[in-house]
Amino acid sequence: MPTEVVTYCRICEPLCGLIATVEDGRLVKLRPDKEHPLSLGNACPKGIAFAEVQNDPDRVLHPLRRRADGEFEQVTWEQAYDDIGARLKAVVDTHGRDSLGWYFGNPSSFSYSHTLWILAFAVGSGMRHLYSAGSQDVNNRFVASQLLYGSLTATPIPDLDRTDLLFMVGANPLVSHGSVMTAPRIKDKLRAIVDRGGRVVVVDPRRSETAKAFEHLPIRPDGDAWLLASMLQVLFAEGRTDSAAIAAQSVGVDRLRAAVARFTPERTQAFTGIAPDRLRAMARELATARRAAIYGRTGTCLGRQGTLVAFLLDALALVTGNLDREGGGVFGEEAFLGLDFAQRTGMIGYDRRRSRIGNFPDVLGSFPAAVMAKEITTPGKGRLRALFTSAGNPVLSVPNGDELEAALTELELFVSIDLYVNDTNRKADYILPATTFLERDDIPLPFGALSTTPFIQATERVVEPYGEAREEWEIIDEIAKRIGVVPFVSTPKRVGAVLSGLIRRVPGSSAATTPKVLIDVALRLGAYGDRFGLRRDGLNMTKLRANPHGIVLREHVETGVLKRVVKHKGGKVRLAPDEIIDTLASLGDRQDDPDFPLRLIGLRELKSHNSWMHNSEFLMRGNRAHTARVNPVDAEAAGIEDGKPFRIASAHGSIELPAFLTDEVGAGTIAVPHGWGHRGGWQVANAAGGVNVNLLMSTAVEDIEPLAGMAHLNGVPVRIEPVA
Ligand SMILES: Nc1nc2c(c(=O)[nH]1)N[C@H]1C(S)=C(S)[C@@H](COP(=O)(O)OP(=O)(O)OC[C@H]3O[C@@H](n4cnc5c(=O)[nH]c(N)nc54)[C@H](O)[C@@H]3O)O[C@H]1N2
Ligand SMILES: Nc1nc2c(c(=O)[nH]1)N[C@H]1C(S)=C(S)[C@@H](COP(=O)(O)OP(=O)(O)OC[C@H]3O[C@@H](n4cnc5c(=O)[nH]c(N)nc54)[C@H](O)[C@@H]3O)O[C@H]1N2
Ligand code: SF4
Ligand SMILES: [Mo]
Repeated sequence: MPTEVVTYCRICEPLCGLIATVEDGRLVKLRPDKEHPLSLGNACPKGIAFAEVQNDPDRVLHPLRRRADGEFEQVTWEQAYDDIGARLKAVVDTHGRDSLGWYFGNPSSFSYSHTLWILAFAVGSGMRHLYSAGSQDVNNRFVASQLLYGSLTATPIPDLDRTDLLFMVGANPLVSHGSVMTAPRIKDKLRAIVDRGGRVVVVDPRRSETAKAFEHLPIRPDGDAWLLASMLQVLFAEGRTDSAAIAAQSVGVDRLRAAVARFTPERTQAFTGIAPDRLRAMARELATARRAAIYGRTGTCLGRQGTLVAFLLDALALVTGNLDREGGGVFGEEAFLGLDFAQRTGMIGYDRRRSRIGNFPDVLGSFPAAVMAKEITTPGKGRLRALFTSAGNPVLSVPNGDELEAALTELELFVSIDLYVNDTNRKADYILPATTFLERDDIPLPFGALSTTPFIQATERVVEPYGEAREEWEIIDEIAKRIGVVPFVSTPKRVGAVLSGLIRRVPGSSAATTPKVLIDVALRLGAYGDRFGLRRDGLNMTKLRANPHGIVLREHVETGVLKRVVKHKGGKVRLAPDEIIDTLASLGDRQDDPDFPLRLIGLRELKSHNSWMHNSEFLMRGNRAHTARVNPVDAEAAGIEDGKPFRIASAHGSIELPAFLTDEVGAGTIAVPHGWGHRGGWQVANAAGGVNVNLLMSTAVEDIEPLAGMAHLNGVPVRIEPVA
């Protein structure tokens, strides 16, 4: 008899409610959950197609070891653990723990247990080589928050349900479904802004799906720092700032005003491509809107000035009186005694140490993934020699995949925890089979505070793990123990003491620390927790299990909370930290390289998910192919024809792709999706063709954004030429 199980999707950030049909321990299908209070019966094609990932014949379901001839063979878990443990121990004995490393990819953030155990292993082992997808995604946002608020994780989200003007920079939520913002049914929420008389303005070099549906303000790639500095200049010069808000919330405004004074719209036009009149009008509209929310996402993160741009977005919100206000940028509250706790106890932070290559500051303990290859190949103390990857495919996601792929072969040990033989781990010594999100219990760890409607949902396993798949935390726990590290016990003294103290307070818990025990404590002691019975209507796991579709915690995000959010001494937002003022001062004149006159940007597609859902027949229907969007004017000038392959070359590499001529991209801009060009163990994805666009990207130290270590993936100078 088939049964139906309530759960939620963990592919992307809205975390849409799903109903799984299960029969004989196998997933039969997934459908949207009509009873989910926020997604209300909505799910996208990827969520539904996850059934194909779950049941994919290409999934890795047993531990695999690479033989001398390069082929993988199946081994038992014990064989794998014993050999990995022995080889790891040898590396540690010879080179020290400094030689260990971990790269965790995007899907890891959707598993609380995976996240917690990586962190615990890294802290417990004193691991220096920690890398993640964050340096290709969002670390600039964290660093901007650190500078502004003294807290890496204090992230304002747009109060979508109450705003009159959403100023959206470098995001395409009609396709991405929203990011660093958890808002199911985002399309409806954006339409509702317009329906109640408000506006949605989309700043993007491409007339994206979202820009088409709302108002488009085209910008030249990587022009955002100049746009935002100019908007601030206009507001200051015209006396349109909210002086009461500035005085109440911040320090440093005079210094910021002086630093942006030279960025008049006339001077920044060469960078932004935006006419001065249009820019001034936009600035005034922001200042006069009753309630405006300012939001930026990957389009603002992956250029050359990611940290500055994220900073200026919030500065603009603050000086227009739209920070921590209804309908503006608002700060959600973490349901767990989690990240905030880890920051306060010093487990994670910013610039507590520097990378060996490039001297980059750590962000939440991690270094830029763009230097990982050179950390492997550069001799000397602290060289990276044993690497784990989990839920990541860096060969396709970080700059210069060829360099990384070659470097990986120099490792003494390379172990990957994944669902597939992907484009990175195909050369690993071991691939260890992970459970899918349907095969583990979960609760969203970093997304609660980003929810535009405060909400929480927990889920149990939907099916037992297929084959011999195991949860990442169990694998990490076992491997850590082989080198004498016990996650959450081998932590620095203070943290360890606090944690073990907490755990002992859990009724019925003993010595064994499991994710379930930890998260229950963190929830019960968190903002909405039951405080172990002290707060009668507070949250605990029993209550969450009794409400499988989730619980809406508040109608709106609370405002007037800046005092709680800001950790700087004095409790004020800092508008003029040296790092930002220096960066503003360093912005020079626009210099185009005549050899590479065009700019390349990224593109996300509704039926792709980074690099890992191209193996679904359902999503790949209709002979989907990898193409590059080119403006007809540029195509004509270069002699490139629609549908025909052409070459895109940067200073770092070149690729060939079929041209898709469209005026969706402005003249001078090329748009190419990442995550294609597969050579892993996936039959459908490999057959789909395409290329790794990140072969055009640079890992040179001078091309990595200095404050947050962000890879330069948008606005990359390129030229285009026909192929013979
Ligand atoms: N369908 C689908 N959904 C996804 C993903 C996916 O791969 N597929 N990935 C998920 C992940 S990991 C993330 S991080 C989120 C990302 O979520 P978003 O950031 O909303 O997604 P993108 O579609 O990359 O939107 C970035 C936009 O920035 C524009 N852009 C590029 N360069 C610039 C620039 O210099 N300035 C400005 N202003 N804009 C620029 C691009 O044209 C694009 O429209 O999406 C998530 N959701
Ligand atoms: N040019 C360019 N490059 C980009 C971007 C861009 O916009 N432009 N975007 C960047 C961004 S925002 C991101 S987030 C990165 C993503 O980059 P990565 O995180 O490095 O890679 P993904 O493509 O997300 O691949 C995820 C891997 O995890 C596996 N996986 C899926 N679910 C699970 C699970 O539950 N457990 C385990 N263990 N494995 C699982 C998949 O099989 C796949 O191999 O790409 C970045 N790269
Ligand atoms: S938008 Fe799609 S992929 Fe993202 S959580 Fe919802 S169903 Fe899953
Ligand atoms: Mo991402």
